[in-house]
Amino acid sequence: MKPPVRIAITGGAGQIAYSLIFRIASGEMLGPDQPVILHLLEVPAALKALKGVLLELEDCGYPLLQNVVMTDDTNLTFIDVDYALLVGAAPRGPDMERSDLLKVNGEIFKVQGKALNEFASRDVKVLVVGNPANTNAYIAISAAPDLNPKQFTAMMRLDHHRAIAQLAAKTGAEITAVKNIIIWGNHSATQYPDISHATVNGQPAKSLVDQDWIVNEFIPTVQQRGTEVIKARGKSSAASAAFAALSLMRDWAMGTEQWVSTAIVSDGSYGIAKDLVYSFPVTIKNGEMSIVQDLEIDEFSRSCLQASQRELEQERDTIADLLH
Ligand code: NAX
Repeated sequence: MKPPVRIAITGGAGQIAYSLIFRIASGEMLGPDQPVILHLLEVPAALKALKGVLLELEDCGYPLLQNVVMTDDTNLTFIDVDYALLVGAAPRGPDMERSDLLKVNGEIFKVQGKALNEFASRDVKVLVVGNPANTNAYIAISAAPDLNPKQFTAMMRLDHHRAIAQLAAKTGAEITAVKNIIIWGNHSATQYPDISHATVNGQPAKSLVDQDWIVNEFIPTVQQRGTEVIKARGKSSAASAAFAALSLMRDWAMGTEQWVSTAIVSDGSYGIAKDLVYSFPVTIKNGEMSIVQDLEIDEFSRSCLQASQRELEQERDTIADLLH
């Protein structure tokens, strides 16, 4: 048996975690031969509910689950962790502006970034799921100067899966026939789902659908899918978000030659301002993500990329005073 790896999950009593924790414990993230120790963080008021999750985990008797640490102490959560999935975040209250939400969550991610910096494994891989995910990741990175910014990513994988599903349905193709979909930018309504380089069964996607469908159906459907789920379910996406988080972490650990979309610190590729946490198409090898380079960007795409960059710059300006 391999030695166990430690995986932190914040917001352990929340709805995404309820889907995520059990799948990780069953081996879906790191494979059927990798034992795991889970570190679950919650706010004090939710520890009782988290205890219920722990009882259910025990009742599953997962062979790979070696231990569970359950706590409301951020520092304790991140001691020696190899992976951290930062899912917990404060929800948007009824009278809250988006800028208020940015600040409330900014404080949380600053504390967590500091704790990761001090206590996590030096090779920790951190996925930020809690919203506003890109800017939360930006804050956590700023608070963790001893870690490499490349050890952080913010989740765009759900948007990536949504885009693949829409294109597959439109063209009547299998999901696996769709390749090279890209989501650029922020995990918000300014994200740009891009099929310019996508193929379906090896054929250019753009030759199979018309521009009107792309602009007036495909893009808004993917951008607004989270809202559509909330309207139907009365709650935000949870199982699909958990699956997306698992998929990204598995690819990060095992590698993938397929293009996947994830938000990472910009190195200036495609003219995107350096240091913003922006979603790019990447491939992953030996735990390192590389932005797919030299893609042609037409005028329409360029304006979409820039609109999402502008929003991220505004978010960065809103939380500027948290960085000191
Ligand atoms: P829930 O409200 O069900 O759960 C969040 C949990 O986090 C709660 O149990 C809460 O007590 C806990 N929490 C709050 N502050 C905490 C802190 N400082 N430390 C530890 N735990 C804390 O939300 P859920 O549906 O699970 O969603 C979690 C987050 O994911 C939200 O911010 C949500 O907006 C975001 N999402 C991000 C997605 C993405 O693609 N990046 C998609 C799904 C989801 O909307």
